[in-house]
Amino acid sequence: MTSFMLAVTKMMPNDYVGFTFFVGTMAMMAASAFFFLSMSTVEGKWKTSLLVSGLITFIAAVHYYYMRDYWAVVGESPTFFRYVDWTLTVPLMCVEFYLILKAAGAKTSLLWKLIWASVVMLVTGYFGEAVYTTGTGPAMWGLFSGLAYFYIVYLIMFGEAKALADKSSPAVQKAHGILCKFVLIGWAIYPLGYMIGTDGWYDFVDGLGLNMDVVYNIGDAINKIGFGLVIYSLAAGSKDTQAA
Ligand SMILES: *C/C=C(C)/C=C/C=C(C)/C=C/C1=C(C)CCCC1(C)C
Repeated sequence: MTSFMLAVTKMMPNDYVGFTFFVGTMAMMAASAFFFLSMSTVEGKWKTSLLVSGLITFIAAVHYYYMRDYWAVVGESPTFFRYVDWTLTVPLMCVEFYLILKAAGAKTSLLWKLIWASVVMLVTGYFGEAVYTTGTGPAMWGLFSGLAYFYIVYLIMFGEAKALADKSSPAVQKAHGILCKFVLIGWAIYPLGYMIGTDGWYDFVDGLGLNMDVVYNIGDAINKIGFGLVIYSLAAGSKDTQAA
């Protein structure tokens, strides 16, 4: 007799976390196929941007595949995989800003500032969520993480990146503006999930009755796929204007 491992576990109808992990995996996979296959239809200068969009959703798809499994089998929040995913994908989102602003003269020093700030934001967030989880730990590390987050918002909306966007074509300016809104509003979903999932003075948010992983999963779907679609419409649109 050979023993075998169950490849899939039963999904309870009220398992919203498991459901969003499952749907998240499929959505990220579909988005990756879309971005990769669209590469051949856009102008050469946009191919790298679309490749990065596809890599972001593809890396997320693989992590979601594991996170879905982890949740189903272990029954706990897959914090480690979550943060590995973010540490790979958020810097790639910084690369997207750099790529669209490159024509206006973006330097790699701007890219590194964005990448370092995002790594600080995520490592401090991980400390608060997984390492220093008692007392004032989560609130303190969450605050450090929030400061790094606001530094990113500052760079793209008021600082160096904004100055470059102002010098760019109307199409790039528009895309930059929408990506900024994703960071300002879409990324703000994550601190909400964090406040739900950790203990601190902000525990009143628990009254919303939301689950941390559901909030994170919704945030990822909006931000990763949304970011990619903004890049896609910039890339696809530039072809139209050329044809016209
Ligand atoms: C695809 C994944 C993305 C865009 C993840 C973004 C994550 C954040 C913007 C997380 C931010 C956090 C804070 C600003 C404070 C609390 C801790 C974090 C890490 C949840």
